[in-house]
Amino acid sequence: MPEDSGSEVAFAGRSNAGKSSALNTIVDQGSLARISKTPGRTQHLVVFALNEQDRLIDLPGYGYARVPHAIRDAWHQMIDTYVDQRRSLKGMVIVSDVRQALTDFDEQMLIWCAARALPAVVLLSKADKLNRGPALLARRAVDKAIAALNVPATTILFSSPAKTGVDAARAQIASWLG
Ligand SMILES: Nc1nc2c(ncn2[C@@H]2O[C@H](COP(=O)(O)OP(=O)(O)OP(=O)(O)O)[C@@H](O)[C@H]2O)c(=O)[nH]1
Ligand SMILES: [Mg+2]
Repeated sequence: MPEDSGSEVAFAGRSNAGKSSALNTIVDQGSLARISKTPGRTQHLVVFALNEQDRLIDLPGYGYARVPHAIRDAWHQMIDTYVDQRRSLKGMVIVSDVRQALTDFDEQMLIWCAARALPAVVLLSKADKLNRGPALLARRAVDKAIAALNVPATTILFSSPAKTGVDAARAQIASWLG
């Protein structure tokens, strides 16, 4: 990892949720972070320097079932340590498929973030896969789940191909990076 100075925003979420796609769309670079139809493609923590001070971090997708347990445990440990100890980490983007409920690990991540007062936003990805009404209902359900955890995260409906929520996500990240 680069020296722990400046500002970072990290992208976390279940494998195949759309983290790398969201990162590319937000920075407007088609192939910056590798996208794959094979879940578990991003197996390392990948650093994208925006300038001398600011970085975006693509975290390995969690919960990919076809990876051996020992490797999965090592990923979880790495993410846990990173979130807990990285001082330049200013905000967390949790990417979650809008058609699915938050995973246990999404909820764990929200709780870790709240515990260290790290602001978090949930990008509800692949919003292009739902019509407007169902997408808004899905968002409301996630807002409720977040409220039930008693953590301060917000949600954004997001789609990489349709560019939904891109401005909102950029504004949030820019404010965290300062
Ligand atoms: N329709 C649609 N497909 C998407 C969207 N975002 C990602 N995808 C697709 O979902 C698949 C996974 O996307 P990635 O961005 O590689 O997902 P990831 O979370 O980085 O996956 P890992 O690196 O394996 O953890 C790819 O086939 C993408 O094209 C979206 O907003 N809409
Ligand atoms: Mg990825």
